[in-house]
Amino acid sequence: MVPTWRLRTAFARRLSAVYGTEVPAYTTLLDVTARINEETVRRDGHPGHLGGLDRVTAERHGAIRVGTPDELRQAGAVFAALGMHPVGFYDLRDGPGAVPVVSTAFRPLDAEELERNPFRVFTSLLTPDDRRFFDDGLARRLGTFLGRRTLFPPALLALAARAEDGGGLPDADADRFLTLATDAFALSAEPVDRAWYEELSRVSAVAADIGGVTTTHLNHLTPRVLDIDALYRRMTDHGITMIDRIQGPPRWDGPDVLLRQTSFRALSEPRAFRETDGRVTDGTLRVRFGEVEARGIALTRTGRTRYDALTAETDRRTAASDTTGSDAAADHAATARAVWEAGFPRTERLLATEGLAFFTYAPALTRPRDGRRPPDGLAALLDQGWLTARPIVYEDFLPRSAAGIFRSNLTRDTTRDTERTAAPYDADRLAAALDRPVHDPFARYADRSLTTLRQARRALGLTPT
Ligand code: OOG
Ligand code: NI
Repeated sequence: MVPTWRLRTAFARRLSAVYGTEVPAYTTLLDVTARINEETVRRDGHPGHLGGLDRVTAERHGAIRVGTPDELRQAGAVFAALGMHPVGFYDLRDGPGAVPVVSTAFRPLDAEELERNPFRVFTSLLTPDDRRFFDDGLARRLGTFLGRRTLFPPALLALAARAEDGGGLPDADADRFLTLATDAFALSAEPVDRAWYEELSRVSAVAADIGGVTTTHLNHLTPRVLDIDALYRRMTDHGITMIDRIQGPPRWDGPDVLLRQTSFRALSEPRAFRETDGRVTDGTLRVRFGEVEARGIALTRTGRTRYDALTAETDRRTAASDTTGSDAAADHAATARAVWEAGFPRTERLLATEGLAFFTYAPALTRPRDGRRPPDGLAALLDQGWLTARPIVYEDFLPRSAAGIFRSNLTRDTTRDTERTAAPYDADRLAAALDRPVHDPFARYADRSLTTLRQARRALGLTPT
């Protein structure tokens, strides 16, 4: 019997192998990432408090894009077999880098499962009923095209259902399941209908990538790096052109929070095209890319509001400056750092006591037994050495960075008529499509933190909260 978490680990490994053959720059990225991680551990010591090195080395997130609620539900069934559940709702249809999708991330929920293998897949659903992007006629034709394709073969879905019910699969079935699941996300050799792909591209490159082909594919696979600034420089030295900056919080002297990401465009990939006269020709498409990320501490809602305010303040200040090119990137980094130094706590302890970030708590084992009674407040418990706090790693995504990742890799802007009405999408509508609950990321972190705090307080003889 292969249990769920082993299926997940094997799936992540197989996808990584396939993606490496499809996108050679990904292999370079993995090599550089592994080297940087080793160097960082040698320099700074073990990153234990934000996940062990084994976890970090194996850690990946992928991104896929699907066209219909049915396809999303089926993707959800495949991921459920791997112990990955929908968490969070991301609406990427607004703002300067708007794309016609809404998204969730499939990932393990529990701490032990995350520690075993935290594989996650950012999954986006096309929104053809959003009239700002698609008119009636195009939406109807998209519906017809998508309704005819099958992304996940019935045999795969049958095995997925058995794996979900049974918490795993017998060896032979596991192998078959993993083969079918990996194949479902591999690039297809099927010719792309050029006219149809072009028509969709005029609306949105993302719409063409989703609705212009008969299969889905992994869009990127992202390793986790411990020093993303070093990685950025090293990849540039390898001759790979990175996007102009690292998205998310700046590099600074305080704690690493949330998520910092950067990416590079993959080279064009050879694809077969079907022309209007039926001939099949060779061509190229350039839609996939490489991405890497560094993960920090999960923020509470209050912490997140602070983060969003600091980001907005950085934007305001950089918009006022008139530098361009690499000067602009350096300027942005310096401005962001200054904004953070003025507005964000500089220590983990302050993040904990101000309720800005999530930690797990445990009674300190080292405290001398001096007959004193523990104080009641969190700050005093931490200061006087009664409790230790360990950061909870941020396991999710940032909508603004996601939009940046989408945008930085598009050659054409999406056409959007903001006079028309948006289609109403929210987490509930996504949950209905999935036929599964969409979990609230904040509630997951809060639960875990509070459970450990209650236990720790009980162990110290205090009232649980
Ligand atoms: C997903 C983009 C979002 C991230 O890391 O924020 C994403 C996509 O390109 O399909 O993967
Ligand atoms: Ni990504």
